[in-house]
Amino acid sequence: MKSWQMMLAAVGLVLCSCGRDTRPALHVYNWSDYMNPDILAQFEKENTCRVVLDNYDSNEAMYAKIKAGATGYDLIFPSSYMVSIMNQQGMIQPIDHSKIPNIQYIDPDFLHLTEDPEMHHSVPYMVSVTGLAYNKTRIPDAVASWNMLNREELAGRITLLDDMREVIGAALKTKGYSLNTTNEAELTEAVEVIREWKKHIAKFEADEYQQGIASEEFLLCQGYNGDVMQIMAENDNIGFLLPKEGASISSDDMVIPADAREVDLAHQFINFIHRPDISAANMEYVYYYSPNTEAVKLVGEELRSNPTVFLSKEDMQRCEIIKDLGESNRLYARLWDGIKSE
Ligand code: N2P
Repeated sequence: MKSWQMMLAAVGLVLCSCGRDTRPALHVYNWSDYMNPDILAQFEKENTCRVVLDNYDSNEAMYAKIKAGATGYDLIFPSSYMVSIMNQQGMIQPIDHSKIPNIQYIDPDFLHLTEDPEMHHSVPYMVSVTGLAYNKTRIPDAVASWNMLNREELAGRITLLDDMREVIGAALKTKGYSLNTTNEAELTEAVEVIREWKKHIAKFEADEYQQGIASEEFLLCQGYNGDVMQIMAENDNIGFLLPKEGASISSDDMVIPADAREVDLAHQFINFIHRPDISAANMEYVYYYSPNTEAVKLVGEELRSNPTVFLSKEDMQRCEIIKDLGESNRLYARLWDGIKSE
């Protein structure tokens, strides 16, 4: 064999080992459109491993899948209220801070948004807020209000997220209540609001609304700021509104399931995600805010001055964090089932 042939054969042996990829695999279960694929490739290269990514579109869908027995994930990204639920049910394991030196960059001012401010079993990933995506030319008189969801002329061209806390939360805000209320009278009023909205919507949808608003199939969609910003970056005709009545804000956090196989690699991944250059590259791609004090200094001026990603103080004050409601979680689930099945 010539030397170049020998080299090729050696590389082939390492990579394939009789057709099998023997690199360790990190199984990541994250929200759709929530991670820059380039950084995944970089992690694979730097750590000689594979990252296998699976997606979900709501906390409840993810939770139901894991509860139903889905195993094999090494890292999941629930919102903070869901971290709390999963922790109480023994579904996740403690985080070993000694393996994550980059944890030092997590902005302490943001930790109060989470239900695990000491990062005992979760590390913040990104922050999202929920508002309305709209078509600027088709709705020239748009206003930043959830009441837009009642507009007759938009009937059939509206979507709401397929997410109980987001939809019930928006209806509660419309009525001036906390989106964490457990008061049954307030919740009954919220259900009435949703019944009205339901007359105008095409569907409850949390995955394809980005495509739908870009193609003008939908004109008004309840959606997450970064998801909408990803469309706005390519389409001037789409806008994002943060309703004046108030909106939800979520800290989506990284957790390691109790039965994870690649626990060390999962810690390495969390550390990698919070390396300032990686965190900045991730933000630039997904248009969500990562509470990493060094990364926010590295992002480009265009992103830093984007008010949909870097919210103003006033906008922040209009947002309320979704909390774990303990026993009352069941009440929300019951109301949601009723709304969906009517
Ligand atoms: C990503 C949506 C993540 C935000 N597509 C959920 N809080």
